[in-house]
Amino acid sequence: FKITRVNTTPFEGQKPGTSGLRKKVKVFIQPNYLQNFVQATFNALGADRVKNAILVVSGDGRYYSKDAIHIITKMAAANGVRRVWIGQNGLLSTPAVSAVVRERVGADGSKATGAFILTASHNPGGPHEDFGIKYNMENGGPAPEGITNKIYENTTTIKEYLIAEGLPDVDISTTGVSSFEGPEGKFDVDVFDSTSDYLKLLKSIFDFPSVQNLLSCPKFSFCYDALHGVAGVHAKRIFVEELGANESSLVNCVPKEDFGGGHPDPNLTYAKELVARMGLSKAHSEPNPPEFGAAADGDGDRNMVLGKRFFVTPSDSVAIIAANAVQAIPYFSGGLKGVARSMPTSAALDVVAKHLNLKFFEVPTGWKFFGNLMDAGMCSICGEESFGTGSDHIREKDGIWAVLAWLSILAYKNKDNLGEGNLVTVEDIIRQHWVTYGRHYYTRYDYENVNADGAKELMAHLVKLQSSIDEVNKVIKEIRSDVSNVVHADEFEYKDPIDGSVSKHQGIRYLFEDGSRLVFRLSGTGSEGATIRLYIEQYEKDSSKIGRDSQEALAPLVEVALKLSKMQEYTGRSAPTVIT
Ligand code: VG1
Ligand code: CO
Repeated sequence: FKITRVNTTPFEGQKPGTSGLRKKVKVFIQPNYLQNFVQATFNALGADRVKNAILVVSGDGRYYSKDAIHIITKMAAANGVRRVWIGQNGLLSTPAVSAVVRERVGADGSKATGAFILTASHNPGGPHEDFGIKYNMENGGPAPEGITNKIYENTTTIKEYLIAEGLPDVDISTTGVSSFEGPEGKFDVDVFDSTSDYLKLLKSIFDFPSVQNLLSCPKFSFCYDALHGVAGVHAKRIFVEELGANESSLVNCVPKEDFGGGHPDPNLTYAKELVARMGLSKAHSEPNPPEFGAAADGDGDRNMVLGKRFFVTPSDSVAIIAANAVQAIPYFSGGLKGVARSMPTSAALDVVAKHLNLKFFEVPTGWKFFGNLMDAGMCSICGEESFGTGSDHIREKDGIWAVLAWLSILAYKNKDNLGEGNLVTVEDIIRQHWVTYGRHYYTRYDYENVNADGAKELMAHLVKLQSSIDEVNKVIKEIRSDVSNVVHADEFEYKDPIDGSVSKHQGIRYLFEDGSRLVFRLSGTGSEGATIRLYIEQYEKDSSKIGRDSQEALAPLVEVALKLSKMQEYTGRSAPTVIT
């Protein structure tokens, strides 16, 4: 092939959000749109990270992924990349990409230098829905803001991109290496099995035989819903072929370009089938739900964990994993280096950290902030309220890891009663945790795709209100006299303890005297309008009061949040799109 320089002009709005660039497919398929972003990324990385590099390119298999893989491969060749690694059929979950970057060793002993991940995660896919792309660095984690800002800057001034002419579209459906001759030497495309490297890593973390024992115990039952995302590919191999789960435990585990028309977001609203199977649907009564159920998002980095007729909040999930990891998961048997959560995530993890005397960090939303802590050896387990949980085995959140962590905890707690006696259930574990540590009632209200100006005005209104705590308390007492006082309000700001970088405007917080919190943020992953997220939390230490329904327990705070923010006035919405 030869290298062609193609003239181009900038597109507006190519600024990566919380997790890369996400837009409607119709935006992405405009001539040069993807090309501009990819070239801007190569330029931001600089020659030493691109020339002779090994680049991973894969994703969640959504519509336009295959075309994008061919384009990126040709641009990589033209920019001097030596080898492109592609998961079979272009499928690799986000955590599998991170694992491949960190662990996979090429024939000549070399490792990847970075990855383009093609996904819009939990956003719907298909010709009328979303596509997305993000770049991950040599540590397997998302590019830091220094790089993403530079990418964006480059997109505003770009004049040309490089592409290989004469390089054919490589068949990505079969594994194997194809070699081509370019002006700067040999260029290889290596299509490899999507799960092997990831599986190898997971096997080094968990006690697979003990999880297998649990899964084969007749009293135990299991269900996994990949919502037609890429996690289905890994789930089949890991849960069924390796761990012996029944094939019928897998729901929606065949990846589809449009996720079967659904919203691949593992929560109580969108994971309908799993929710019904687990006996949590109001519309449908399930006589005998499985003991354990879980769902993944489109790119397999999220997880929702359910027990029989029981929902586990993600904030509780990470706290419980942290509390049990040393005993239940071999990888952590030497102790935890520290734990971390994103700011809007409930303080359940804080309480565990305190009890266990662990280093603890609170970071802004988005996984990139955990990576620095992990690279510095300061954090072993972390999580977000948005169904993201993970550890320092990679630099992304990991949906299947979280499921294996839960299965490991269940296996550990049940090691003596797989034969006779009753199983300790997910619900038992959670309730016991609340008795020990107290319960953080928690809910999130999402207002999706609201008018962007209205959303901005709402945030501005809240910032203004914050200048006087007395005024805030006056307003609140008029709404509900039965909530405690706000003692602190601010816009969350984070100074990275490793590199000193400062991230501002990371959400508005109201902290109450009794430990309750209200948090307001604008989403950074949407592709249309604005999404307002409202996070509501209340801490209850009194063990006689930990068994309430969470929406009921939080009703006073919800009312305060909606009226204080004038939600309906600014958004025209009388109810949220999704409640989790
Ligand atoms: C959301 C979540 C955030 C998560 C991010 C990426 O971001 O709130 O916790 O890290 O999605 O997840 P935002 O800015 O929309 O609130 V994924 O699974 O979409 O890559
Ligand atoms: Co995701």
